[in-house]
Amino acid sequence: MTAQGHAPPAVLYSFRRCPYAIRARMGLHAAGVAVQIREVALRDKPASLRLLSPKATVPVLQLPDGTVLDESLDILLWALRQHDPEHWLAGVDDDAVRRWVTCNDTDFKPLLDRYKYAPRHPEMSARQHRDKALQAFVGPLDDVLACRPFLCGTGPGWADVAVFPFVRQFAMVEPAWFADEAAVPSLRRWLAFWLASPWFEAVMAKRPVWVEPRSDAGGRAQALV
Ligand SMILES: N[C@@H](CCC(=O)N[C@@H](CS)C(=O)NCC(=O)O)C(=O)O
Repeated sequence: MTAQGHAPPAVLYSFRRCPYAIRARMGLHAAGVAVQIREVALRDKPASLRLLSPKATVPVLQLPDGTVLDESLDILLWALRQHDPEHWLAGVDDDAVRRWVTCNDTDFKPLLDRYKYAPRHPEMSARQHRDKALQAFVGPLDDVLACRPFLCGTGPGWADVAVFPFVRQFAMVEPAWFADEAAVPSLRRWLAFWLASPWFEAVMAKRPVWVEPRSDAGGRAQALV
């Protein structure tokens, strides 16, 4: 508790452009969870982040009671379970919807990274990397979105939020190709919705890298000895 009797807000270690962190921030924002965001430099992560979560990926959420959530999906779902004014949790137990998110994280993400950094993966051309991602995930996603406006059904939902930041990155690799009317039209419509949404805008504000007070990491490290 602070001197005023308020519980300190949750703390989120984040990286602005990270799709996992965008996913988490959108959930926290939609749920109205008060959170202090600590922008991290991935090459120079704060010691307090490593102490909270030795795997040291972002996002990491530390709740006022000390609970630590260090998986973006857990943060998104935790936030919406606190408060879900947009009803994004509808369909949360739908296996098909969950499979899209799992496929995003396990299959699409590595293909996306190869497409993004194609020169580092010269075994295939950039176009071949793109085709693989299209075949494995992006194309089927476009097909589904041709049948319904959102992954969870007729309204925006948690799975859209979970997947959209990754599709955003895919679209950014070759914007002219992605903007082509013939390519993935339903996905383009869906992506445009999320890019223009107030939730996305609200979580993309730029903030300076958080500088760890000298006592923060040291103090907690000592407490653990
Ligand atoms: N499964 C994790 C993955 C998070 C992740 O890989 N985040 C990246 C940034 S986009 C990261 O922190 N990488 C570690 C690094 O770059 O050192 C989650 O869903 O939160």
